[in-house]
Amino acid sequence: MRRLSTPFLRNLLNFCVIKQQRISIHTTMATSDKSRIAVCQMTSVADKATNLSVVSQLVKDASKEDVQMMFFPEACDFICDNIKDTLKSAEPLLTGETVKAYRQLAKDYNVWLSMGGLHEKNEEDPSKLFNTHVIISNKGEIVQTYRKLHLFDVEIPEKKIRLKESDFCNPGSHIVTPVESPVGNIGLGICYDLRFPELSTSLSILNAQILTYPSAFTYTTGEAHWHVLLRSRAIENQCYVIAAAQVGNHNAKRRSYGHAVCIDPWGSVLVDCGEASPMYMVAELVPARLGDVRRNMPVFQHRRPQVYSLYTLSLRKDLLPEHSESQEDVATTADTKCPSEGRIFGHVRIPESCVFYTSELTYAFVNLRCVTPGHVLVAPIRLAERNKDLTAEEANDFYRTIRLVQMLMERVHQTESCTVTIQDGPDAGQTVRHLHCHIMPRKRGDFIQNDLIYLELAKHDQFSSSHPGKPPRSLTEMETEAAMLRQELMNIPINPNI
Ligand code: AMW
Repeated sequence: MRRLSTPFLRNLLNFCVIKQQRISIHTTMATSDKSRIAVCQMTSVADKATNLSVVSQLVKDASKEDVQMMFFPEACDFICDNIKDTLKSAEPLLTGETVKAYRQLAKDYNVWLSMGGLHEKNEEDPSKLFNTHVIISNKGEIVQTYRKLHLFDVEIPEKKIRLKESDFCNPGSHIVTPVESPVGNIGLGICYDLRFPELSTSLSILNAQILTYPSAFTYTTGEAHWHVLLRSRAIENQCYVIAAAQVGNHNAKRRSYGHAVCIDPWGSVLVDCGEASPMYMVAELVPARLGDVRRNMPVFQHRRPQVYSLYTLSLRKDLLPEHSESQEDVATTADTKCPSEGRIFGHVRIPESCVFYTSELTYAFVNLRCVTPGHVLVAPIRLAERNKDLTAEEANDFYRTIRLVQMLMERVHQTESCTVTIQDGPDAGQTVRHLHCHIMPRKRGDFIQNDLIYLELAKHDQFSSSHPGKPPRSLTEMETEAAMLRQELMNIPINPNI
Protein backbone atom coordinates (compact mmCIF):
# COMPACT_ATOMS: atom_id res chain seq x y z
CA MET A 1 0.00 0.00 0.00
CA ARG A 2 1.25 3.52 -0.80
CA ARG A 3 1.80 5.76 2.14
CA LEU A 4 -0.78 8.46 2.57
CA SER A 5 1.89 11.06 2.95
CA THR A 6 2.86 10.98 -0.74
CA PRO A 7 2.05 14.32 -2.30
CA PHE A 8 -0.30 12.72 -4.80
CA LEU A 9 -2.55 11.10 -2.21
CA ARG A 10 -2.33 14.09 0.05
CA ASN A 11 -3.64 16.30 -2.69
CA LEU A 12 -6.43 13.92 -3.57
CA LEU A 13 -7.49 13.68 0.05
CA ASN A 14 -7.38 17.41 0.39
CA PHE A 15 -9.98 17.71 -2.30
CA CYS A 16 -12.50 16.21 -0.01
CA VAL A 17 -12.06 19.20 2.27
CA ILE A 18 -11.64 22.11 -0.12
CA LYS A 19 -12.68 25.01 1.97
CA GLN A 20 -14.57 27.86 0.53
CA GLN A 21 -15.88 31.08 1.84
CA ARG A 22 -18.07 33.77 0.43
CA ILE A 23 -17.17 37.25 1.43
CA SER A 24 -19.63 40.04 0.87
CA ILE A 25 -18.07 43.42 1.34
CA HIS A 26 -20.13 46.32 0.11
CA THR A 27 -23.64 45.08 0.45
CA THR A 28 -25.16 48.43 -0.52
CA MET A 29 -23.86 48.19 -4.11
CA ALA A 30 -25.98 46.73 -6.90
CA THR A 31 -24.76 43.32 -8.05
CA SER A 32 -23.80 44.66 -11.48
CA ASP A 33 -21.40 47.08 -9.79
CA LYS A 34 -19.36 44.24 -8.42
CA SER A 35 -17.29 41.46 -9.83
CA ARG A 36 -16.37 38.23 -8.17
CA ILE A 37 -12.99 36.56 -8.16
CA ALA A 38 -11.55 33.46 -6.54
CA VAL A 39 -7.99 33.50 -5.24
CA CYS A 40 -6.46 30.03 -5.02
CA GLN A 41 -3.90 28.26 -2.94
CA MET A 42 -2.28 24.89 -3.55
CA THR A 43 0.80 22.79 -2.89
CA SER A 44 2.42 22.01 -6.21
CA VAL A 45 4.58 18.93 -6.52
CA ALA A 46 6.87 17.63 -9.24
CA ASP A 47 4.13 15.68 -10.96
CA LYS A 48 2.32 17.83 -13.53
CA ALA A 49 -0.75 15.61 -13.77
CA THR A 50 -1.34 15.87 -10.03
CA ASN A 51 -1.12 19.65 -10.09
CA LEU A 52 -3.41 19.85 -13.11
CA SER A 53 -6.01 17.78 -11.31
CA VAL A 54 -5.81 20.17 -8.35
CA VAL A 55 -6.23 23.17 -10.64
CA SER A 56 -9.13 21.51 -12.47
CA GLN A 57 -10.94 20.72 -9.26
CA LEU A 58 -10.51 24.25 -7.95
CA VAL A 59 -11.84 25.68 -11.22
CA LYS A 60 -14.78 23.31 -11.15
CA ASP A 61 -15.70 24.15 -7.56
CA ALA A 62 -15.15 27.90 -7.67
CA SER A 63 -17.01 28.28 -10.96
CA LYS A 64 -20.16 27.21 -9.13
CA GLU A 65 -19.85 30.38 -7.07
CA ASP A 66 -20.41 32.67 -10.00
CA VAL A 67 -16.85 33.98 -10.17
CA GLN A 68 -15.67 35.71 -13.35
CA MET A 69 -11.99 35.17 -12.79
CA MET A 70 -9.75 32.83 -10.83
CA PHE A 71 -6.16 33.43 -9.78
CA PHE A 72 -3.64 30.59 -9.42
CA PRO A 73 -0.19 30.76 -7.84
CA GLU A 74 3.26 30.82 -9.33
CA ALA A 75 4.43 27.31 -10.27
CA CYS A 76 0.89 25.92 -10.37
CA ASP A 77 2.22 23.75 -13.23
CA PHE A 78 4.89 22.03 -11.08
CA ILE A 79 7.65 22.39 -8.50
CA CYS A 80 10.69 20.11 -8.81
CA ASP A 81 13.52 19.85 -6.34
CA ASN A 82 16.31 20.18 -8.89
CA ILE A 83 17.19 22.26 -11.93
CA LYS A 84 17.53 19.35 -14.33
CA ASP A 85 13.94 18.19 -13.78
CA THR A 86 12.67 21.76 -13.76
CA LEU A 87 14.13 22.41 -17.20
CA LYS A 88 12.95 19.06 -18.48
CA SER A 89 9.38 19.62 -17.33
CA ALA A 90 9.07 23.15 -18.78
CA GLU A 91 6.80 23.56 -21.81
CA PRO A 92 6.44 26.19 -24.51
CA LEU A 93 3.35 28.25 -23.77
CA LEU A 94 1.69 28.20 -27.13
CA THR A 95 2.06 24.51 -27.86
CA GLY A 96 2.54 22.94 -24.42
CA GLU A 97 -0.05 20.52 -23.06
CA THR A 98 -0.44 22.26 -19.68
CA VAL A 99 -1.48 25.64 -21.05
CA LYS A 100 -3.68 23.86 -23.56
CA ALA A 101 -5.46 22.20 -20.63
CA TYR A 102 -5.82 25.54 -18.79
CA ARG A 103 -7.31 27.10 -21.92
CA GLN A 104 -9.81 24.28 -22.18
CA LEU A 105 -10.76 24.70 -18.51
CA ALA A 106 -11.34 28.43 -19.02
CA LYS A 107 -13.64 27.66 -21.93
CA ASP A 108 -15.45 24.77 -20.27
CA TYR A 109 -16.18 26.73 -17.09
CA ASN A 110 -16.60 30.13 -18.74
CA VAL A 111 -14.08 31.78 -16.44
CA TRP A 112 -11.01 33.97 -16.90
CA LEU A 113 -7.79 32.54 -15.48
CA SER A 114 -4.58 34.06 -14.17
CA MET A 115 -2.02 31.25 -14.30
CA GLY A 116 1.49 31.10 -13.04
CA GLY A 117 4.32 32.15 -13.32
CA LEU A 118 4.51 29.04 -15.37
CA HIS A 119 7.78 27.44 -16.38
CA GLU A 120 8.00 28.61 -19.99
CA LYS A 121 10.41 26.58 -22.08
CA ASN A 122 12.81 28.81 -23.93
CA GLU A 123 13.28 27.10 -27.27
CA GLU A 124 16.23 29.33 -28.10
CA ASP A 125 18.15 28.55 -24.93
CA PRO A 126 17.24 25.20 -23.34
CA SER A 127 19.48 25.93 -20.35
CA LYS A 128 17.22 28.74 -19.11
CA LEU A 129 13.46 29.12 -18.99
CA PHE A 130 11.20 32.11 -18.38
CA ASN A 131 8.86 32.47 -15.45
CA THR A 132 5.70 33.60 -17.22
CA HIS A 133 2.33 34.76 -15.98
CA VAL A 134 -0.44 33.97 -18.47
CA ILE A 135 -3.90 35.49 -18.61
CA ILE A 136 -6.54 33.37 -20.35
CA SER A 137 -9.99 34.67 -21.27
CA ASN A 138 -13.22 32.73 -20.75
CA LYS A 139 -13.03 31.91 -24.47
CA GLY A 140 -9.77 30.08 -23.85
CA GLU A 141 -7.61 32.72 -25.53
CA ILE A 142 -4.25 33.82 -24.17
CA VAL A 143 -4.81 37.57 -23.83
CA GLN A 144 -1.58 38.60 -22.12
CA THR A 145 1.70 37.15 -20.92
CA TYR A 146 4.26 38.66 -18.61
CA ARG A 147 7.74 37.35 -17.92
CA LYS A 148 8.99 37.91 -14.39
CA LEU A 149 11.32 40.89 -14.31
CA HIS A 150 12.94 40.42 -10.91
CA LEU A 151 14.45 37.03 -10.28
CA PHE A 152 14.64 35.68 -6.74
CA ASP A 153 18.33 35.25 -6.07
CA VAL A 154 18.53 35.12 -2.34
CA GLU A 155 20.80 33.43 0.13
CA ILE A 156 20.33 33.68 3.88
CA PRO A 157 22.71 31.02 5.25
CA GLU A 158 21.65 31.34 8.89
CA LYS A 159 18.04 30.61 7.87
CA LYS A 160 19.15 27.91 5.43
CA ILE A 161 17.57 29.76 2.52
CA ARG A 162 19.19 29.47 -0.87
CA LEU A 163 17.14 30.05 -3.98
CA LYS A 164 18.87 31.21 -7.11
CA GLU A 165 16.25 31.59 -9.79
CA SER A 166 18.76 33.00 -12.26
CA ASP A 167 20.52 29.60 -12.31
CA PHE A 168 17.72 28.31 -14.54
CA CYS A 169 15.68 31.33 -15.51
CA ASN A 170 16.13 34.41 -17.69
CA PRO A 171 14.39 37.60 -16.61
CA GLY A 172 11.75 39.27 -18.78
CA SER A 173 12.63 42.57 -20.35
CA HIS A 174 9.53 44.71 -20.08
CA ILE A 175 6.43 45.66 -18.19
CA VAL A 176 3.26 44.68 -20.04
CA THR A 177 0.17 46.80 -20.41
CA PRO A 178 -2.55 45.90 -17.90
CA VAL A 179 -5.17 43.49 -19.20
CA GLU A 180 -8.71 44.75 -19.59
CA SER A 181 -10.76 41.96 -18.03
CA PRO A 182 -14.35 41.65 -16.80
CA VAL A 183 -13.12 42.21 -13.23
CA GLY A 184 -11.05 45.32 -14.04
CA ASN A 185 -7.68 46.26 -15.50
CA ILE A 186 -5.12 43.79 -14.20
CA GLY A 187 -1.44 44.70 -13.83
CA LEU A 188 0.80 41.65 -13.95
CA GLY A 189 3.64 40.78 -11.61
CA ILE A 190 4.97 37.56 -10.13
CA CYS A 191 5.96 36.81 -6.52
CA TYR A 192 9.31 38.52 -5.81
CA ASP A 193 8.22 41.40 -8.08
CA LEU A 194 6.01 42.53 -5.22
CA ARG A 195 9.08 43.92 -3.48
CA PHE A 196 9.61 46.44 -6.26
CA PRO A 197 7.30 49.44 -6.00
CA GLU A 198 8.65 50.80 -9.30
CA LEU A 199 6.82 48.01 -11.13
CA SER A 200 3.52 48.38 -9.30
CA THR A 201 3.56 52.17 -9.60
CA SER A 202 4.31 51.94 -13.32
CA LEU A 203 1.39 49.52 -13.66
CA SER A 204 -0.98 51.76 -11.76
CA ILE A 205 0.06 54.73 -13.89
CA LEU A 206 -0.89 52.51 -16.82
CA ASN A 207 -4.31 52.38 -15.17
CA ALA A 208 -4.16 49.02 -13.44
CA GLN A 209 -7.01 48.67 -10.97
CA ILE A 210 -5.86 45.29 -9.75
CA LEU A 211 -2.27 44.24 -9.12
CA THR A 212 -1.64 40.49 -9.24
CA TYR A 213 1.24 38.65 -7.66
CA PRO A 214 0.89 34.88 -8.09
CA SER A 215 3.47 33.63 -5.63
CA ALA A 216 5.44 30.83 -4.07
CA PHE A 217 6.89 32.82 -1.17
CA THR A 218 9.30 31.05 1.10
CA TYR A 219 7.99 30.46 4.60
CA THR A 220 10.57 32.59 6.38
CA THR A 221 10.32 35.64 4.16
CA GLY A 222 6.55 35.25 3.98
CA GLU A 223 6.17 35.27 7.73
CA ALA A 224 8.18 38.46 7.92
CA HIS A 225 7.08 40.41 4.84
CA TRP A 226 4.16 38.95 2.88
CA HIS A 227 1.20 40.87 4.28
CA VAL A 228 3.01 44.11 4.89
CA LEU A 229 4.40 44.29 1.33
CA LEU A 230 1.14 43.36 -0.34
CA ARG A 231 -0.84 45.81 1.75
CA SER A 232 1.71 48.51 0.94
CA ARG A 233 1.36 47.88 -2.80
CA ALA A 234 -2.44 48.14 -2.42
CA ILE A 235 -2.31 51.32 -0.33
CA GLU A 236 0.31 53.24 -2.29
CA ASN A 237 -1.24 52.38 -5.65
CA GLN A 238 -4.86 52.44 -4.49
CA CYS A 239 -5.46 49.17 -6.29
CA TYR A 240 -6.93 45.83 -5.36
CA VAL A 241 -4.11 43.34 -4.83
CA ILE A 242 -4.70 39.68 -5.58
CA ALA A 243 -1.94 37.27 -4.62
CA ALA A 244 -2.56 33.56 -5.13
CA ALA A 245 -0.06 31.45 -3.22
CA GLN A 246 1.72 28.17 -2.90
CA VAL A 247 1.60 26.71 0.60
CA GLY A 248 3.24 23.94 2.60
CA ASN A 249 5.95 21.43 1.76
CA HIS A 250 6.57 20.77 -1.93
CA ASN A 251 9.50 18.50 -1.32
CA ALA A 252 12.14 17.95 1.33
CA LYS A 253 13.85 21.23 0.43
CA ARG A 254 11.05 23.67 -0.12
CA ARG A 255 8.19 25.06 1.92
CA SER A 256 5.90 27.96 0.96
CA TYR A 257 4.15 30.43 3.19
CA GLY A 258 0.61 30.38 1.78
CA HIS A 259 -1.90 33.06 2.86
CA ALA A 260 -3.29 33.71 -0.62
CA VAL A 261 -5.02 37.05 -0.23
CA CYS A 262 -7.22 39.63 -1.81
CA ILE A 263 -6.66 43.14 -0.45
CA ASP A 264 -8.78 46.19 -1.18
CA PRO A 265 -7.45 49.61 -2.31
CA TRP A 266 -7.54 50.90 1.27
CA GLY A 267 -5.25 48.07 2.35
CA SER A 268 -7.85 45.94 4.12
CA VAL A 269 -7.40 42.22 3.74
CA LEU A 270 -10.68 40.93 2.30
CA VAL A 271 -9.83 37.23 2.26
CA ASP A 272 -6.85 35.21 3.45
CA CYS A 273 -6.53 31.48 2.70
CA GLY A 274 -4.26 30.88 5.69
CA GLU A 275 -2.29 27.68 5.38
CA ALA A 276 -4.96 25.38 3.97
CA SER A 277 -4.44 23.47 0.73
CA PRO A 278 -5.93 23.20 -1.79
CA MET A 279 -8.13 26.14 -1.09
CA TYR A 280 -9.90 29.04 -2.67
CA MET A 281 -11.72 32.06 -1.36
CA VAL A 282 -14.14 34.32 -3.14
CA ALA A 283 -13.98 38.11 -2.92
CA GLU A 284 -16.08 40.82 -4.47
CA LEU A 285 -14.36 43.72 -6.18
CA VAL A 286 -16.28 46.99 -6.21
CA PRO A 287 -15.19 49.61 -8.77
CA ALA A 288 -16.82 52.37 -6.72
CA ARG A 289 -14.49 51.47 -3.85
CA LEU A 290 -11.51 52.33 -6.05
CA GLY A 291 -13.10 55.64 -6.96
CA ASP A 292 -13.79 56.53 -3.32
CA VAL A 293 -10.27 55.77 -2.13
CA ARG A 294 -8.66 57.60 -5.07
CA ARG A 295 -10.90 60.63 -4.71
CA ASN A 296 -10.44 60.97 -0.99
CA MET A 297 -6.67 60.72 -1.09
CA PRO A 298 -5.50 61.78 -4.58
CA VAL A 299 -1.90 60.61 -4.29
CA PHE A 300 -1.52 60.24 -8.03
CA GLN A 301 -2.25 63.91 -8.47
CA HIS A 302 0.39 64.67 -5.87
CA ARG A 303 3.15 62.67 -7.53
CA ARG A 304 6.20 64.53 -8.87
CA PRO A 305 7.08 62.78 -12.14
CA GLN A 306 9.31 65.70 -13.04
CA VAL A 307 11.55 64.75 -10.15
CA TYR A 308 11.65 61.00 -10.52
CA SER A 309 11.37 58.94 -13.67
CA LEU A 310 9.35 55.84 -12.90
CA TYR A 311 9.73 54.12 -16.18
CA THR A 312 13.44 53.85 -16.14
CA LEU A 313 14.67 52.54 -19.41
CA SER A 314 17.90 54.47 -19.36
CA LEU A 315 20.71 52.44 -20.80
CA ARG A 316 23.59 53.91 -18.96
CA LYS A 317 22.59 54.76 -15.47
CA ASP A 318 26.22 55.32 -14.64
CA LEU A 319 26.11 58.37 -16.90
CA LEU A 320 23.17 59.95 -15.12
CA PRO A 321 24.34 63.17 -13.49
CA GLU A 322 24.28 63.52 -9.73
CA HIS A 323 21.15 65.14 -8.43
CA SER A 324 21.44 68.88 -8.09
CA GLU A 325 18.93 71.60 -7.35
CA SER A 326 19.08 72.96 -10.88
CA GLN A 327 18.09 69.62 -12.35
CA GLU A 328 14.64 69.92 -10.97
CA ASP A 329 14.13 73.07 -13.03
CA VAL A 330 15.02 71.36 -16.30
CA ALA A 331 13.61 67.96 -15.54
CA THR A 332 10.36 68.18 -17.39
CA THR A 333 8.91 65.71 -19.82
CA ALA A 334 8.74 66.72 -23.41
CA ASP A 335 5.00 66.45 -23.75
CA THR A 336 4.02 68.28 -20.60
CA LYS A 337 5.99 71.40 -21.44
CA CYS A 338 6.72 72.32 -25.01
CA PRO A 339 10.02 74.14 -25.37
CA SER A 340 9.90 77.05 -27.78
CA GLU A 341 13.28 76.01 -29.22
CA GLY A 342 14.13 72.72 -30.86
CA ARG A 343 13.01 70.59 -33.77
CA ILE A 344 9.39 70.60 -34.84
CA PHE A 345 7.70 67.25 -34.36
CA GLY A 346 4.02 67.67 -35.22
CA HIS A 347 2.43 69.71 -32.46
CA VAL A 348 5.46 69.54 -30.13
CA ARG A 349 9.09 70.51 -30.27
CA ILE A 350 11.95 68.17 -29.58
CA PRO A 351 14.74 69.87 -27.61
CA GLU A 352 18.12 69.73 -29.39
CA SER A 353 19.45 67.89 -26.36
CA CYS A 354 17.20 64.93 -27.25
CA VAL A 355 18.29 64.85 -30.88
CA PHE A 356 21.25 62.57 -31.49
CA TYR A 357 21.64 62.82 -35.25
CA THR A 358 20.85 65.41 -37.90
CA SER A 359 21.41 65.16 -41.63
CA GLU A 360 20.53 67.75 -44.22
CA LEU A 361 16.81 66.93 -44.26
CA THR A 362 16.23 64.43 -41.46
CA TYR A 363 16.79 64.13 -37.72
CA ALA A 364 16.76 61.30 -35.18
CA PHE A 365 15.77 61.62 -31.54
CA VAL A 366 15.09 59.63 -28.40
CA ASN A 367 11.55 58.66 -27.51
CA LEU A 368 9.39 59.94 -24.73
CA ARG A 369 7.70 56.54 -24.33
CA CYS A 370 9.60 53.45 -25.34
CA VAL A 371 8.09 50.14 -26.38
CA THR A 372 11.48 48.44 -26.07
CA PRO A 373 14.69 49.81 -24.56
CA GLY A 374 16.34 51.94 -27.25
CA HIS A 375 13.10 52.74 -29.13
CA VAL A 376 14.04 55.88 -31.12
CA LEU A 377 12.42 57.93 -33.87
CA VAL A 378 13.53 59.34 -37.21
CA ALA A 379 11.61 62.23 -38.80
CA PRO A 380 11.99 64.73 -41.63
CA ILE A 381 13.15 68.16 -40.46
CA ARG A 382 10.36 69.82 -42.39
CA LEU A 383 6.88 69.10 -41.04
CA ALA A 384 5.70 66.55 -43.58
CA GLU A 385 2.71 64.70 -42.25
CA ARG A 386 2.71 61.62 -44.42
CA ASN A 387 5.11 59.46 -46.37
CA LYS A 388 3.61 60.73 -49.61
CA ASP A 389 4.34 64.34 -48.58
CA LEU A 390 8.13 63.91 -48.76
CA THR A 391 10.03 65.25 -51.72
CA ALA A 392 12.26 62.77 -53.52
CA GLU A 393 15.33 64.30 -51.80
CA GLU A 394 13.69 64.09 -48.40
CA ALA A 395 12.63 60.51 -49.02
CA ASN A 396 16.19 59.53 -49.94
CA ASP A 397 17.64 61.26 -46.95
CA PHE A 398 14.94 59.89 -44.61
CA TYR A 399 15.62 56.31 -45.64
CA ARG A 400 19.38 56.77 -45.50
CA THR A 401 19.01 58.06 -41.94
CA ILE A 402 16.77 55.17 -40.96
CA ARG A 403 19.46 52.74 -42.09
CA LEU A 404 22.19 54.59 -40.26
CA VAL A 405 20.19 54.83 -37.03
CA GLN A 406 19.24 51.17 -37.20
CA MET A 407 22.92 50.30 -37.54
CA LEU A 408 23.70 52.50 -34.55
CA MET A 409 20.99 50.99 -32.38
CA GLU A 410 21.96 47.44 -33.22
CA ARG A 411 25.51 48.23 -32.27
CA VAL A 412 24.57 49.92 -29.00
CA HIS A 413 22.07 47.23 -28.03
CA GLN A 414 24.20 44.38 -29.27
CA THR A 415 21.57 42.88 -31.47
CA GLU A 416 21.12 42.16 -35.13
CA SER A 417 17.39 42.81 -35.25
CA CYS A 418 15.17 45.84 -35.10
CA THR A 419 11.50 46.40 -35.75
CA VAL A 420 11.50 49.34 -38.16
CA THR A 421 8.04 50.67 -38.80
CA ILE A 422 6.02 53.67 -39.92
CA GLN A 423 2.42 54.14 -38.85
CA ASP A 424 1.36 56.23 -41.82
CA GLY A 425 -2.04 57.80 -41.20
CA PRO A 426 -4.47 57.77 -38.25
CA ASP A 427 -6.04 54.45 -39.21
CA ALA A 428 -2.58 52.90 -39.11
CA GLY A 429 -2.07 54.20 -35.56
CA GLN A 430 -0.29 57.49 -36.27
CA THR A 431 -0.84 59.82 -33.34
CA VAL A 432 1.71 62.55 -34.12
CA ARG A 433 0.92 64.22 -37.43
CA HIS A 434 4.51 64.40 -38.56
CA LEU A 435 5.98 61.49 -40.47
CA HIS A 436 8.27 59.40 -38.27
CA CYS A 437 9.83 55.99 -38.34
CA HIS A 438 10.05 53.87 -35.18
CA ILE A 439 13.27 51.93 -34.70
CA MET A 440 12.98 49.39 -31.92
CA PRO A 441 15.91 47.11 -31.11
CA ARG A 442 14.77 43.52 -30.69
CA LYS A 443 16.17 40.64 -28.69
CA ARG A 444 15.41 37.02 -29.35
CA GLY A 445 12.23 36.03 -27.50
CA ASP A 446 11.60 39.54 -26.12
CA PHE A 447 7.89 39.09 -26.85
CA ILE A 448 6.25 35.74 -26.49
CA GLN A 449 4.97 36.08 -30.03
CA ASN A 450 7.15 38.24 -32.19
CA ASP A 451 4.36 40.37 -33.62
CA LEU A 452 2.95 41.26 -30.19
CA ILE A 453 5.29 44.24 -30.37
CA TYR A 454 2.72 45.83 -32.67
CA LEU A 455 0.07 45.54 -29.97
CA GLU A 456 2.35 47.30 -27.49
CA LEU A 457 3.23 49.89 -30.15
CA ALA A 458 -0.46 50.56 -30.68
CA LYS A 459 -1.01 51.07 -26.98
CA HIS A 460 2.11 52.85 -25.79
CA ASP A 461 0.95 56.35 -26.69
CA GLN A 462 -2.81 55.84 -26.98
CA PHE A 463 -4.61 57.81 -24.37
CA SER A 464 -8.15 57.30 -23.18
CA SER A 465 -9.86 57.46 -19.83
CA SER A 466 -9.26 53.75 -19.40
CA HIS A 467 -5.78 53.75 -20.86
CA PRO A 468 -3.30 56.51 -20.18
CA GLY A 469 -0.42 55.13 -22.29
CA LYS A 470 3.04 54.50 -20.96
CA PRO A 471 4.41 57.00 -18.47
CA PRO A 472 6.68 59.58 -20.09
CA ARG A 473 10.38 59.46 -19.33
CA SER A 474 12.08 62.38 -17.68
CA LEU A 475 13.99 64.86 -19.76
CA THR A 476 17.17 63.98 -17.88
CA GLU A 477 16.87 60.34 -18.83
CA MET A 478 16.19 61.18 -22.48
CA GLU A 479 19.05 63.66 -22.65
CA THR A 480 21.43 61.14 -21.15
CA GLU A 481 20.47 58.56 -23.73
CA ALA A 482 20.80 61.08 -26.58
CA ALA A 483 24.27 62.13 -25.38
CA MET A 484 25.36 58.51 -25.26
CA LEU A 485 24.02 57.86 -28.79
CA ARG A 486 25.80 60.95 -30.15
CA GLN A 487 29.00 59.61 -28.66
CA GLU A 488 28.46 56.11 -30.06
CA LEU A 489 27.69 57.53 -33.49
CA MET A 490 31.23 58.81 -33.69
CA ASN A 491 32.45 55.23 -33.41
CA ILE A 492 30.47 54.02 -36.40
CA PRO A 493 32.71 53.61 -39.42
CA ILE A 494 31.49 55.71 -42.34
CA ASN A 495 29.87 53.32 -44.75
CA PRO A 496 29.78 54.72 -48.28
CA ASN A 497 26.71 52.58 -49.00
CA ILE A 498 24.60 54.48 -46.52
W1 AMW B 1 2.86 57.22 -33.71
O1 AMW B 1 1.72 56.44 -32.70
O2 AMW B 1 2.29 58.69 -34.18
O3 AMW B 1 3.51 56.18 -34.89
O4 AMW B 1 4.18 57.47 -32.63
C1 AMW B 1 4.43 58.69 -31.97
C2 AMW B 1 5.69 58.50 -31.19
O5 AMW B 1 6.15 59.77 -30.79
C3 AMW B 1 5.48 57.67 -29.94
O6 AMW B 1 6.46 56.67 -29.88
C4 AMW B 1 5.66 58.70 -28.82
O7 AMW B 1 6.22 58.11 -27.67
C5 AMW B 1 6.60 59.69 -29.46
N1 AMW B 1 6.54 61.05 -28.90
C6 AMW B 1 5.44 61.82 -28.73
N2 AMW B 1 5.78 63.01 -28.20
C7 AMW B 1 7.12 63.00 -28.07
C8 AMW B 1 8.07 63.93 -27.58
N3 AMW B 1 7.68 65.11 -27.16
N4 AMW B 1 9.37 63.57 -27.54
C9 AMW B 1 9.76 62.36 -27.99
N5 AMW B 1 8.90 61.44 -28.48
C10 AMW B 1 7.60 61.75 -28.51
